[in-house]
Amino acid sequence: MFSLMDGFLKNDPISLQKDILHHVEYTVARSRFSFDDFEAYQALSHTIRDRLIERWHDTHIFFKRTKPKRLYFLSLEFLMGRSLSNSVINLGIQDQCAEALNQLGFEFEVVAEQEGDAALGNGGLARFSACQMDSLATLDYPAWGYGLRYEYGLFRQIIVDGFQHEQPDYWLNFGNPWEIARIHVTYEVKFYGTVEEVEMNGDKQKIWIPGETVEAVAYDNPIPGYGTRNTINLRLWAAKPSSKFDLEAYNTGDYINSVVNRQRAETISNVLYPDDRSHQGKELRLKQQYFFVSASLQDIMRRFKEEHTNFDELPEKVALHLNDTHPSLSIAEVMRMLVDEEHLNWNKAWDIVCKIFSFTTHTMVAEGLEKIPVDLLGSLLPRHLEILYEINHHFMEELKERIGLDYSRLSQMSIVEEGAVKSIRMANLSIVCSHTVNGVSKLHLETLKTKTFKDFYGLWPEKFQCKTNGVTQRRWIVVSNPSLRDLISKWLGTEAWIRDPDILSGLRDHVDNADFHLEWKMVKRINKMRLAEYIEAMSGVKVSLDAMFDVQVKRIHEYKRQLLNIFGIIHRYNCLKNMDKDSRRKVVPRVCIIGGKAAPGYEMAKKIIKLCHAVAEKINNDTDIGDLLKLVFIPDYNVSVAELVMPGADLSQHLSTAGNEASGTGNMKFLMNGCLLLATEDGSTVEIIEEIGADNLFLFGAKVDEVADLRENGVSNLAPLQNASPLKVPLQFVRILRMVRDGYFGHKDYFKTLCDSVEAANDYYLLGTDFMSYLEAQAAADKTFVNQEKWTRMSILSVAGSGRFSSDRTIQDYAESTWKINPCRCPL
Ligand code: 26Y
Repeated sequence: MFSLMDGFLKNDPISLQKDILHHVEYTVARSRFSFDDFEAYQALSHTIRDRLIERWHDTHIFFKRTKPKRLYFLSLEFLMGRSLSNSVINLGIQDQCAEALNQLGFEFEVVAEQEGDAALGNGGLARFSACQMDSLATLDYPAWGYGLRYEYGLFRQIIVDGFQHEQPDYWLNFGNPWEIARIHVTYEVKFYGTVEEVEMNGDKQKIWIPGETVEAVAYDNPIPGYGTRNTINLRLWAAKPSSKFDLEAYNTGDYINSVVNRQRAETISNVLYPDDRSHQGKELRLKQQYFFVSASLQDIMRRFKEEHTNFDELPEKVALHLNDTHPSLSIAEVMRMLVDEEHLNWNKAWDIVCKIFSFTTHTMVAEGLEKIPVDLLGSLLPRHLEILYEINHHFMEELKERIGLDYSRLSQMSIVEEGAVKSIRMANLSIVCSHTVNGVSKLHLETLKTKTFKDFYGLWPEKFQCKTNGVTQRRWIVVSNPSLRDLISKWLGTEAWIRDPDILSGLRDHVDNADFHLEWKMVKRINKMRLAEYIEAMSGVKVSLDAMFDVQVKRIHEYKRQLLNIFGIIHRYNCLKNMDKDSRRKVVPRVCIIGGKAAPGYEMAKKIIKLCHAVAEKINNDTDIGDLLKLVFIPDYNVSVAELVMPGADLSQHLSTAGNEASGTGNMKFLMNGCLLLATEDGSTVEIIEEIGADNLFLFGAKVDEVADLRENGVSNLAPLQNASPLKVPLQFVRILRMVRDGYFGHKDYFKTLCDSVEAANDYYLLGTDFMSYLEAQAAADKTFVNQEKWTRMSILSVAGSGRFSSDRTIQDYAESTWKINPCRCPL
């Protein structure tokens, strides 16, 4: 008889081939005798999906049997990118798949490129969530991710005449083989309505009479671990109209209007908000947050109640992690469930709630913290507003006992902000209720303790912890840089670093080996070739492989100082123009690559993109300069583009004014790919320095503890620049600003406010102050590049020191010290 224990699916090339052809014929509905690359992608994806489902089932049966404490990772954003390559690598069947495809006349790389990105997030926070899911699965933790299934992901950036335009990312157009629609897993989510007081068993009890009901439908995305059978779940919710609407329509006879209303329900999960700093008081955004929170918590509580009867056990069985404040309504929702629905008394419920939540903030400065206007909250979620007030009341009473009647501090720390617009401070709420508040780098935590949340730190020092970010080496080396993967494994004599990244330090043993150097440089050359081809295809610019590939890719923000980079490029151009032939011969040729999206409403960021194009046009068309300097803007930067860019970079720039970048994770990805960093001592770069030594990267700029003073007393008043002392504001900088202002790159009027942002705004981000130091770091990079042996040494030491920046380390730390969960490994 057929043994269920064996499972159905085999992973040898012939079995895979059979399954691929089966899916071509029956899933894609094309003839197995004739199908193209995209259809091959679809069929292979379904072949892999089948295997994921099998593992997913086995993992969940195992979890159900062993009943471990589970982690629920709540995040409104996940930037997953492509799934195919990552999945076959984590399943350990890459070679078999390649062979299966090959015999059918297809190439794995070409087929994998057919896949579009799942871009359900903005930037750092969202990609970090994705890396953490990969590590949670790999380290066998019993975890679930919860998020929203936006139908439109992050907008596609197209560039027309140097300007950014946004196009909708309807990513589900061609179907999504990586998700499983669970049409039977649905929950009702309620909005609006009123709160009434009723008598229950002699007690007065508040109940919420909601006004609108929407249905949440689960879509499951299996996340396979590497080197384990464990496959965990990322459950994303989609909004669907509730069947209740039908009833109403039937009763009132207003059929057409009811259909229109049904349609409106679906808009909740329609589109991802494209801002990663502020969006103030949008009802739809708040609806998204609560929709997500309510569905996730119903699901989590259902699972808990299946296995347990007593809510006292909740803290031993459930850890809820708030990925920034975006899911923080969960706090009020759990209170509502425990008090209103389960009839626990307030203190008991609060005691439980305070033991289950942990919180990570990804923001450095207080202005970036999320607030929700009370009016808006009260109309959408009237009962939750009451609960929030009550939480605050209890907190204020406790605080008065601890610190006395210090009204200024009381009002600073209050969850409710009394101001022109009365609001709920979501960060304060999260801190009050979480047992742990995490910063994403040492420097970030320090800022939280001494500035952003100083008063809270004084109250609860033990809550504040540092969990430095990390990235998964599976995606950022194994998937994206296969040549480097092979080289590392060859010289370490093992692939174990893919699960245990600290092993990478063994590369230090070979740092002076000439053969190793040769192979190392060859790998970089191969990756530069791939990148050069892409650049030519995207921008028409041909670049020389002998040039230094210098990259800055990330969201466009004033604090990230892409403008400093562009000013540096203009400076380089000016220098080249003034050089004689002899000196030019000694110049290291550069290809400057910039990429990133600007939030659609962020005018200054959009102007930076246009300036980049304007400068590129001037430089790239100057035949006098030729290959000595090129500037290209890579459009539509996303996870897949990053996978191509990072391996091909020689130098990468991380220029944030110190004290602004909470961590940064791009720096870690470049580090893992043997790319040298040119950076300020901000965010996690400080820890990269600890790990690889200051000699192995190019540092510049004001340090975090100098910034405040420089803003106050330094080069603050740049205007009028022409009169500024050359000692304080470098003349080169003044000249460059003039060139832009006077229209040397065209578009004089358009760039005026950009120049003003530096001059009139007292150079808030210290571009002028840091400029000379920046140029010095650039010169040091040039000088080192000429000495290829030294450069290669630094590059090897970067990778050797990158183990600490694996998200495996981050996750293990969270699991042990914050979530208190244990690995739960499904037997093979
Ligand atoms: C509330 C809404 C406007 C909002 C949406 C997205 C607010 C913030 C965000 C995203 C923030 C973000 O991506 N922060 C970045 O998180 C990374 C991961 O921790 C850090 O490496 C990075 O320094 C930080 O800017």
